[in-house]
Amino acid sequence: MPSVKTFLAALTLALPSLLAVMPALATESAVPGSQVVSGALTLSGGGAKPMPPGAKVGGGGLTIGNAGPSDDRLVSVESPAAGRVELHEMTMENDVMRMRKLDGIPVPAGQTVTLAGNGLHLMFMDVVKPFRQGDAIPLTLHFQNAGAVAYTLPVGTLAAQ
Ligand SMILES: [Cu+2]
Repeated sequence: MPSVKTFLAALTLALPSLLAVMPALATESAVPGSQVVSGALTLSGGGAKPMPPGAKVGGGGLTIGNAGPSDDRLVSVESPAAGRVELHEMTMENDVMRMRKLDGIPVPAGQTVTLAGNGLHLMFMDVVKPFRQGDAIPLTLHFQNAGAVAYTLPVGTLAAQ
């Protein structure tokens, strides 16, 4: 009878090939960080930062492009990996770094908004399990016009692509 260890090893070996097949089958982002197009919107790049053990709050971001003729707005984000996801803006006030919670982030027609590197970011609160390098964080982003769009963030990088 195969041990649990053997089973896990086999599963680990099988995963990369499964992931390689998925983009062809899935309409949603299966490979973390891979581009998702939904109507006029294109979600791409980004990532989430690895967190130290025991940490409950994490940061991340991605790039959202709007190729359409009308403005849109990111109104909320949810993830099974966190109790809640907030939209944040980081600003400097008298040499003190402050984070402000936003009730939405505009994605104007014909423009690209990058969350990461420019103060805007996603803040993961009450994280279920600290993000580790190589994890994939599933997101559902809610837009005023485009509705819900699924995206998967890789953990490890937070580069503005
Ligand atoms: Cu923040």
